[in-house]
Amino acid sequence: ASANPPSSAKPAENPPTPARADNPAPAPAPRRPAFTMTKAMVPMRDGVKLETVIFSPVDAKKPLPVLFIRSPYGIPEDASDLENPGVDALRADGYIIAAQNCRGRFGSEGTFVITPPPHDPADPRGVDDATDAHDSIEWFVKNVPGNNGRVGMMGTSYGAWTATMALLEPHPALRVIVEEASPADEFTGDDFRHNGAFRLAYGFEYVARMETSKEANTVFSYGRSDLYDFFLDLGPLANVDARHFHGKMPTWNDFVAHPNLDAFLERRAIVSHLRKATIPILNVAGWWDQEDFYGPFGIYATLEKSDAARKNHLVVGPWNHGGWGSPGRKLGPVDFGSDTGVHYRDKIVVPWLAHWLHDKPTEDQPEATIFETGTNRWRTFDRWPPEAGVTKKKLYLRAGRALSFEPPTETGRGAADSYVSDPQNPVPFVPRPIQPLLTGSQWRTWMVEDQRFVDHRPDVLSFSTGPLDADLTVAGDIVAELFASTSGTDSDWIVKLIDVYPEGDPMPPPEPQADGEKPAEPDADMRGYQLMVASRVLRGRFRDSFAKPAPIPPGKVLRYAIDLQTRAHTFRKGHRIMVQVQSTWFPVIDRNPQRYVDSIFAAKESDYVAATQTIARSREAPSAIVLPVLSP
Ligand code: PG9
Repeated sequence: ASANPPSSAKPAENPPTPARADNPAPAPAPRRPAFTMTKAMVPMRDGVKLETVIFSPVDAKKPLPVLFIRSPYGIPEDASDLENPGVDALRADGYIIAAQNCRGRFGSEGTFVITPPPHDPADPRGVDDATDAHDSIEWFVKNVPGNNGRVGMMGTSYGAWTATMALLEPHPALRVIVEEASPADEFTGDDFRHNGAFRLAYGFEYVARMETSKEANTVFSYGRSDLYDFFLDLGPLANVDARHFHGKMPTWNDFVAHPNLDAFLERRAIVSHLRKATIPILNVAGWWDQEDFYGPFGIYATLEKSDAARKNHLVVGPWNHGGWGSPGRKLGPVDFGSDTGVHYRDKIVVPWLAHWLHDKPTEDQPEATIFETGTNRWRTFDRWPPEAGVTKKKLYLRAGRALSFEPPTETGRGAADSYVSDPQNPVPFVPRPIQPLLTGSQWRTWMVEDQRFVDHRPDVLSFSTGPLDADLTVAGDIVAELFASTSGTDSDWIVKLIDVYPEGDPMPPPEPQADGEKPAEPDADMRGYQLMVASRVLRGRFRDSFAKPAPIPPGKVLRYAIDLQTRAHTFRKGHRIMVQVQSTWFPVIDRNPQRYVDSIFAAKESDYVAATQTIARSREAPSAIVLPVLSP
């Protein structure tokens, strides 16, 4: 189980450290339960009752605040489920922990809808996750013995979303929110779509997991050893219903009914409803979050527009989805030099909660606490993205697959590189065979995968600088400006910004071991490693508008601005900067047929056609990455 309290209470649908049957974790030494457990069916204003467990510390010496977690993934079954470093970190201060199943999940009454929109404000009897949080808090302060009248909401991902929703109708006892990777807008970023491009493997597997049974987190049985084969054999998206879902999955039906940004999807985005941080909120993000990276930045930026009272804060660490609950020293083979998850728990979140819920004096929480990767150090900023000391610099794609801060001098259409993108042979997003996402291990670290596995594929263009002669730090928002054409009438443009490690010295041989001694785990061989530090897809049909897609005129060079989101990373001296461009990323992103059809959910097999893609690098069409370079 993960180490932070919401995660411990079964929050994110994919625990960071799965127990593997072939490698079982050693059984923990039994210890006296630290909490007593009470179950309750907590009544909401419409009469629906929500299944809730309340854990009270056995050794409480004074009234304590309640930490409240709401999720659709199930609640802990007994107090031993709370035995983890995250809860341990909170024990000295003392909290009552309450965990609740959302409407329609497990023992909770009502109907489950994945991240439903807030109720119509004109309906005084309407209910939603904000009213459910409110009504539960009202019940806790009146009914939970030994509470001090203060409540904090905290959670990861879905649990972070429910915590953020509580801002829409905050109960006066709600004093603080910690949202760790809440989704903010499922069309633009987060789990289900990125810039309108559909996140096929995750969308499919998550819907099957959540909408097959009320009582379970269902594991979809692919019947194939490689998701690449499963989804390629599936063919057009319409076959999802024809073969598997049969129109019975409400969220899949919504995907199909809403291919473009519309009022329905806008209402689903929590950022359309948030106005002001009336309650202190800590927004927590991981640089390599494979699910909800967009969310915490979107929520932070939205609340920041009216945050004169400085209640809205940002924390970003070198984590995957849920990684703040792990030790956080490593992600895949990448070593950050210290236990960043422990730092987050001990130095950031525990003092923050103690301040708002226990009145403990603490140092002022900085506006933004950011782990700069590359140099591997925590830094603080008085705004994010930072402005002071930042210069936007263009790194141009150049002839000979080079990248340079000098703009191209060549003119004409010949100053370009081409590749053929074939939807029948898409570029995989991780090395095959691809495991199921939520029960396998690849998904958790795919964003730090060594990109050499696709470098030199004929349908992936790699451009690179030489070894840097000094450190180069980027801090803030990165945009790729591609000038590109296609022989098709629609195309995906995927851009990856990569830190290429130097070749360096060969790895030292392992130290000789004394008899019977376990050899130390060797450091990963990072020579030549291609670490993705930013990456994104833009579906070409949405280049001018997410609401009104349009075909691409074949052969016409157009400018595409691809938002690579935000970053704090130092490319170290001796490393190289690389940019890879490709048009498929499968099956994390569904295949663009490359022949324009009104809705890709209705595309036919014959619409999926190969296309020649051309990336210009001329004076008139200077493709580049715009980097926010921070002066040392
Ligand atoms: N990423 C998951 C999720 C949250 C909200 C909506 C859909 C999926 C999660 O980890 O909870």
